[in-house]
Amino acid sequence: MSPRIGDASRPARLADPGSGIGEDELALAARNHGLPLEALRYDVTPPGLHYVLTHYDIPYVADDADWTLTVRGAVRRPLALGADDLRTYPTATVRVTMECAGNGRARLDPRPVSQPWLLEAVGTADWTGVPLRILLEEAGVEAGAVDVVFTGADHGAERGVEQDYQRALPVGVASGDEPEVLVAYEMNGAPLPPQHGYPLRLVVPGWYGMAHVKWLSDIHVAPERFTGFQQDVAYRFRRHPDELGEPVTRIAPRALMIPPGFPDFMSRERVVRPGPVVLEGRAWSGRAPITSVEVSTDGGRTWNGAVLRDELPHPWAWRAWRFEWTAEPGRHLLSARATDAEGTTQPSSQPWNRGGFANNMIQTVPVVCLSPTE
Ligand SMILES: Nc1nc2c(c(=O)[nH]1)N[C@H]1C(S)=C(S)[C@@H](COP(=O)(O)O)O[C@H]1N2
Ligand SMILES: [Mo]
Repeated sequence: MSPRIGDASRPARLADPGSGIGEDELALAARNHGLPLEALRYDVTPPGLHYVLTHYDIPYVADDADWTLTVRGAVRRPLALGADDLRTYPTATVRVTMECAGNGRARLDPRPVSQPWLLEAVGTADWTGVPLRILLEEAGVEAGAVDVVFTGADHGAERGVEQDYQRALPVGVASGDEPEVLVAYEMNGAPLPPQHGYPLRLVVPGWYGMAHVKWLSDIHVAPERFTGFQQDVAYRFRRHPDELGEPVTRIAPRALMIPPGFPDFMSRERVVRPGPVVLEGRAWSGRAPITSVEVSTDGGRTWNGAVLRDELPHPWAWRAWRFEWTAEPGRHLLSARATDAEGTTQPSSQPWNRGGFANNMIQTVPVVCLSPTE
């Protein structure tokens, strides 16, 4: 029998009830790191602290002079652009909070076996590049185009399907200017780091991470709907393996807290001293602006409004919030929940689907407050 690289006929695995994280999940967790939550303090995440998720290997690209981005398919004038060519176009810089669709997956029950994020798969960066709409205008998209397919240079296999990483956007989203979809070559004013897509990546403000194709090498305008693995097999809200499910698109609202006080090394439990404690964090939604953040210090029984920092001119980035708490000795459960302008509030129970996508259940932070003498 010839060797095989997996079994495409099998649905993605769910962990046995009650089982711990497996070695396969550990291998992914050791490659793909999260944002240490204390780094929620930065408006713009320093690149080494931004979360990373890569399905296959990080391609080795020594010099962007060797890179070509092609724009082809249902266009009147196909393009082949080098890195220097791209720099001759008008540029835009957009501050974007990006979150992996699988954030929160590790605590689901049953747990979908994949990258086991707790809550840290998020980061915010200033991305600079060429608005995609300008490249599509120059190429001249033909009438009847449906999807724009983006191909990364990374190659691998997933459940028996050998593939380049590919995702599509509907042509209206790809050529829109609100939000401005970017072909980005800079992160926070410097060339993209290798793990974030050097030399080029797509940035789709408001959408979960899977849409932001890294190591972008080809843009293909298609007259029909794209049905590739990452579009129709992965990143679908499915409760049963045999349904197509709705696609995962925009980021659901979420608030996270900067861990207060100091941690216990192994349990990560937070320790504070009695008296005033400022609780702070960030909140975001890829669907509509954040309108309120509420904090509970009693395990979700009562909620009080947090103060949102003034809206900065960055509609696609997270917003800072703060809340003054007076800690009393004992154990406490702290939470924050965000609501956006569509009226969506985070749930207190876990939305479950087979991929563990868009789980925006309210975070709970156990805190022990010491006695005044301790
Ligand atoms: N080419 C390519 N692009 C990719 C991926 C990938 O594996 N290959 N992973 C996607 C996923 S699932 C996420 S969450 C984001 C993560 O981007 P970051 O590593 O820059 O934070 O990249 C997306 N773009
Ligand atoms: Mo992701």
